[in-house]
Amino acid sequence: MMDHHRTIAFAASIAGSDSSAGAGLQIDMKTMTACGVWGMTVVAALTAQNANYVRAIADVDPLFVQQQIRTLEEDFPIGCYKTGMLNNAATVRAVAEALPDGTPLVVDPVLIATREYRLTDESGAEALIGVLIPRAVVVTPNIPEAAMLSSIEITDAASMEEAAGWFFDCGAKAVVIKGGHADFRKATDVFLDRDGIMLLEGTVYPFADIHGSGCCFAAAIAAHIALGCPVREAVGKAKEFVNWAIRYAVEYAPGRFTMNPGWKEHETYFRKF
Ligand code: PXL
Repeated sequence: MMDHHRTIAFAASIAGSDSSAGAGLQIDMKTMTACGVWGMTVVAALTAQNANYVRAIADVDPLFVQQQIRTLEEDFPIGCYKTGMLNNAATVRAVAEALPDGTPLVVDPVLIATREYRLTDESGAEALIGVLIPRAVVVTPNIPEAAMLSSIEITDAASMEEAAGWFFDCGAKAVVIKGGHADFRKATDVFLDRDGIMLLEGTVYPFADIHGSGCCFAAAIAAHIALGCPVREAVGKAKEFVNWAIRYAVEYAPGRFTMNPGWKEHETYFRKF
């Protein structure tokens, strides 16, 4: 019998469901698939949302979140985990407890949706700092999240780098603070690990906001780690992937753009003309 475990790399996202499939578990899966990895999904929260608003959130029983992780672990050699929306402290702690030691973890500390809807409550944010960020191989806050978690006001490149240092001191092996929300050095991400700072420059595209960009970035990092890339290389490749997924963003409702992890197919398609 063929050993199916040897045919493809596995990565698992532990995050919230976005019914519009522009962010959350759905975009994570699309991203992992596009990166050549078998994406798996541990449903940790549910959202009812469309292209314009988040209508409601429902919790998932933390014990059931653990059961999903443990059941996957019994059967698959998961190469990397990624966390996204974990809406409260009980869920964060349950995830930290169930995650296997030694498997790399990418933590995307999702706190607030692009559309200003609170996705993780205050106790959840504290728990992220206490039990999940310290075991991350890389943590990927955007500027508002980095400012909320670190209590450092981020107003320029220097304070952004200072906040990166705060995450490193929390115990994360590496941190990327995403520059998409910056009004200085825009779209330049600050990466920091024990070897120092690396700046990741991105293209600034004329979209007001892009739904799912943070999820897509963290999922692409997780996919590349599952494929065996060292963290710095995985982050660089993910940045490039995300740039293209924004370049080919889907306007899924008038004026509402979401990531397009399927940009490779679209690129081929456009080249025909
Ligand atoms: O982009 C952050 C995010 C993460 N997870 C879920 C979301 C969103 C944004 O809307 O809905 C489930």
